[in-house]
Amino acid sequence: KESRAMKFQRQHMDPDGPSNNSNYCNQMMRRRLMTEGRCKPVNTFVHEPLVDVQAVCLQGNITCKNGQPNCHKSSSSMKITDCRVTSGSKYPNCDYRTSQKKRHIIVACEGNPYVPVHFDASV
Ligand code: 5FA
Repeated sequence: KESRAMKFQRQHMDPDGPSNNSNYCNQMMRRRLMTEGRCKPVNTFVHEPLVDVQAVCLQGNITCKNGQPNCHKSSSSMKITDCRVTSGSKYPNCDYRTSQKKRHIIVACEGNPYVPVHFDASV
């Protein structure tokens, strides 16, 4: 079974991206299996080395949106792409808007080793 850490990598890591095109989210949301059963409404991909994203678990500790205490905010801003499903999108034809940004990321971390398991926000 896929671990939560591996699921985070599948859903949120694209260190070598992005290919600079407006179809990025349409292609990646599908390739990373987030359009199976439903169109996942919002998802962020991070374009930084995995080690740098894993290191966020050692950076500023903050409360998560769900009230749990295990979120961490990156000390540096990171290259990200936000994917948001369009209002006209109809499953199984998932259609996304692609927006590239540089933001501080907030991830939830768990386990030993203490690694990212959930993407909470970018600020
Ligand atoms: N989740 C939320 N806060 C968490 C925390 N502090 N520590 C660990 N996990 C936390 O997200 C709900 C999901 O986020 C749940 O699985 C919860 O365990 C975790 P959502 O934004 O309500 O739904 P979603 O559709 O965006 O997320 P899923 O794909 O269902 O959940 P994932 O956690 O696998 O993916 P995510 O990284 O996008 O949240």
